[in-house]
Amino acid sequence: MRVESITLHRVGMPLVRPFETSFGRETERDVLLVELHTDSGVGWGECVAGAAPNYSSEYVDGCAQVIERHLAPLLLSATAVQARDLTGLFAPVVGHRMAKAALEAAVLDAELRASGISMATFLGAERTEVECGVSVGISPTIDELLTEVQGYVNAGYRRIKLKVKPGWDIEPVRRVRELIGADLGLQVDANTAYTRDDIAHLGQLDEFDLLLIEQPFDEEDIASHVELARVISTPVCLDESIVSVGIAIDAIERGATSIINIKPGRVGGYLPAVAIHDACVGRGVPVWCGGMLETGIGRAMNVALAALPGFTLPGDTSASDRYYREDLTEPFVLSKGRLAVPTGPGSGITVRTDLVQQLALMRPRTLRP
Ligand code: SMG
Ligand code: MG
Repeated sequence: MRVESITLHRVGMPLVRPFETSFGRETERDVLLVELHTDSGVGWGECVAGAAPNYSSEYVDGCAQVIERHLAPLLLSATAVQARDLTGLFAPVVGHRMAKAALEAAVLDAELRASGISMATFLGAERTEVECGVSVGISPTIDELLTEVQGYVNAGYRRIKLKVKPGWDIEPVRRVRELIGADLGLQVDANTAYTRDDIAHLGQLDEFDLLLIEQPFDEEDIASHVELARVISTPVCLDESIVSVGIAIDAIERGATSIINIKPGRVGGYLPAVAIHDACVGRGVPVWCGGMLETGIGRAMNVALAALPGFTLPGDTSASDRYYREDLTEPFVLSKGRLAVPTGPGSGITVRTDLVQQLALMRPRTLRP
């Protein structure tokens, strides 16, 4: 396949409600989309970077620039390219995994559409639907949190994830556990908001029978996660720290993590995500699919990934209406707590280019050889 042009779109997607984490509050998702034209058809990819570099060092402007100046020229000069060649092709560019992953997604989509194969089949999916959890942001009050959680329970979500930070942890978790009862899965995500000094404090979470505690400490601080995992019974799960298969294996072997959150954007694409899945399966480590408030474009591919056999915990793969009033694709609708895995070629969805245009934050930029 030869890539003829790469168009970068930037879209402002209003969220149905603000999403607050330990590092910030979002009311609109600023999304970078990649539209690839090749000699065998079109492909779309979504970049998971946020508007500000607060979840990771990558952010939308940076991704757009590294694609435009460094990655697109490599892709546009390749005479024949497949998704599996991209790790090598992009090797001269250090890091910038979210930018690379957006291009990888678009190449995969184009390649699979052209050959009539679904993303799910290509990645090795074994299920036709996936169990879904929902990630619940920090609320102004516990009462508002409980109302929001009740809404998700009523909608059928299979597990609840609460965002926590110092000052918003033990009490909200206690009240949510009381509300939802002992049987529904509950977990927490701190997005690096704690330090090693908080280990004893975090131990208080053990009484709530959580599925896991996600990324309490800095992404580069594997040692503190090892320390925590030694003293609490709640499983420790890494998100931000896991950027490659090598780091995943190292963190598992050191005892820093016994469950892994896999986000394709964070690890450089769907193929690296599958490699991490395989490494985890080989070591008996369960994985689940994380989320980055994706539109239907990224969600379709995440749902395909979440259908692989090692994804044994519900993911942050929620329905379109948890995020957006109108999605950029046909909506993903929850049914009995599950989303159906798309079956069409490539990601299987149809991009609503009218809406991409209508919500555009900038004029699309088309890059050619
Ligand atoms: O896509 O439902 C979603 C969001 C899931 O909590 C979520 N993501 O650290 O796991 C995480 C966060 C990162 C995104 S914050 C904008
Ligand atoms: Mg997380």
